[in-house]
Amino acid sequence: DGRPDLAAGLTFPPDFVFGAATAAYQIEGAVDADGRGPSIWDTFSHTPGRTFRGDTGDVAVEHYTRYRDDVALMVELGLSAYRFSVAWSRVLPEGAGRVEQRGLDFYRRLVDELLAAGVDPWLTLYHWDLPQALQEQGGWTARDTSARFADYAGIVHDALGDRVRHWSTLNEPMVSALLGHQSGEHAPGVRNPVSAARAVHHLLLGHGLATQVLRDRGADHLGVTLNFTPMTPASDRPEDVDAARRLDGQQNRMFLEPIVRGAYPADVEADLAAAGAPLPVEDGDLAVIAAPIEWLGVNYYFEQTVRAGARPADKPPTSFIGGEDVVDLDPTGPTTSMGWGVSPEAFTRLLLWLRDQAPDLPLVVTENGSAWPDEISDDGAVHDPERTDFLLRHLDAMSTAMDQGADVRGYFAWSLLDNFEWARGYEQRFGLVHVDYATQQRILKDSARVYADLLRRHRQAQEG
Ligand code: GBH
Repeated sequence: DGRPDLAAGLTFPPDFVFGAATAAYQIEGAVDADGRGPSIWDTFSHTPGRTFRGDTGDVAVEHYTRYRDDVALMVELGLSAYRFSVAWSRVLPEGAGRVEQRGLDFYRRLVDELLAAGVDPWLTLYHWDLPQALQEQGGWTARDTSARFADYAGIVHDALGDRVRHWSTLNEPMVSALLGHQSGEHAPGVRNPVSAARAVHHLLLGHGLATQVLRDRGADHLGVTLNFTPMTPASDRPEDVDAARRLDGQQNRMFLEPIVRGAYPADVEADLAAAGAPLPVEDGDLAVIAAPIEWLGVNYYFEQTVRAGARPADKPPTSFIGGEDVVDLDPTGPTTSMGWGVSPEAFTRLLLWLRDQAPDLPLVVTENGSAWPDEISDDGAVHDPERTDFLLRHLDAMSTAMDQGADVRGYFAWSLLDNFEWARGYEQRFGLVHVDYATQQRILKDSARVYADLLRRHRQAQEG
């Protein structure tokens, strides 16, 4: 097949960053260690019926105790950077107030291990694991949570600001807000459009307030990660075009535009108001949300084609406010084990769209990857041609966009390791490194070896 050729033909600018990403609740385990408080994901995963087979992050891949081994894997892969998240409830078990030094110490040890290994730490403050104590005070539906998030950002920066250069506030506020409060498929499992719209705004406000706090402490490589799902109407029929506009509005533009332009898209504001779920904007909020940042994190997995119409009974509830009359079409062509389509072309288009939307903002692909059913073969290896093919085709698609002026500075594969895939539990494997959950043994998949080869060539070109 053409994969070796594709890999060999891929070259990137000398200072281009290659890494892999994870998130605290998906890998750490040790949920009771060192005074950690519960988060909404502990509560949610322990509620019967919420996750696949009742899986939880209680043990996950034991990264909390195995982090040294995992940094060694990063070195084996030749990563120049590692994107991880801090668990808010390890640092502030009640979400606010009392600081748990042992929680901060874990991240200090991790960061020191990374720095000693020559791997640049990219820290995300919030990857969906709100302290349960704050949920009980309204969570992201409460305006006060934005201020608590900024306090937490300052505490983490005081502990790690001398050694971590790249800071990201939020991972995918769209998912926290809408999957958490509209479809309810994620924690806290709420299904209420008014709550969802409030969560949208308070997450973005939290991003802005935290950005100010970090800036005041001297941080100068600040970013935020958004997920993007390119939306295409199923036909030229006006109803379908409008369905795609509405979903694109809530999935993509509602998060990007306040951050880069300081305003919500007018059509989205109107859609939400019409659904009885207005954004709770107060004077001055949008200027806070639009605080300057140095880079935009882009998570890309797949594209969607949508049409207007009643949702078939077998489709899960929509995660879009007022989206009950919109249907996402099943992907054509091969799908990953998540049921997601594969579209590197849409990745190129997305990066070019972002080039046009925010011409002066450097982009960093903070997540991209795919899940497939792994098998350990007789030779003890994990041959994952689909994941390898996905990786190389998306790197190629990114490179195509860069040739056309998209200012992409880095790429982080999702994920370093197989891990707790949220509501889908351990069934879905996104790792470059396979984890045998019975023994916690790590095995590099073929995709990891191909990525390592590419990174080795990239480093040699840098040095040569
Ligand atoms: C990322 O989320 C997460 O950051 C990461 O933790 C996770 O493990 C990884 O992806 C793999 O899932 O019509 O509302 O379903 C990606 C979440 C899920 C966001 C699909 C966009 C489609 C829109 N994406 N979603 S919806």
